[in-house]
Amino acid sequence: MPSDSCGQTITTGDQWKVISKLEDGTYLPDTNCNISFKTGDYERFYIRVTGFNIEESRRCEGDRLFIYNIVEEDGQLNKNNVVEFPFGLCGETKSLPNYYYTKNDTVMVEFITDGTNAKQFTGFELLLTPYNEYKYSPTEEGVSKYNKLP
Ligand SMILES: [Ca+2]
Repeated sequence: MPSDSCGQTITTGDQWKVISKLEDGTYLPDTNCNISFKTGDYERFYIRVTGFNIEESRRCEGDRLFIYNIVEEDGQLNKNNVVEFPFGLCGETKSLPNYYYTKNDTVMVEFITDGTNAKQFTGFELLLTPYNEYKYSPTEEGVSKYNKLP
């Protein structure tokens, strides 16, 4: 992000790294980009936040990152927050747990920035790893096989 992938749903690949960085190490001002990732049925995502430095503002109204579980309900696609911050994520990594789980096989990463204080923050880096909830168990090091989830 940003890339040609904005607005797309990506279904191929084993693991995805989602980064906000431009070549200069900062992120784009005035952007609104979302990318969805869909893995196989009966799989979920284990999400690790491997970098996080987004401009902090009250209610994250300046720059913000959302991580959504996409859930179909009554024929509608709803975006449910994976991370329980209704206004999105901003600020520093240390204020966050650094990993999350989705509830199903589709995740959307949405990054919205404004035009103020541009080029001062390094942005975010996420690693999205699908796992089979019956065969795999996420650990700090990654995904270890053959452990049943609790
Ligand atoms: Ca900003």
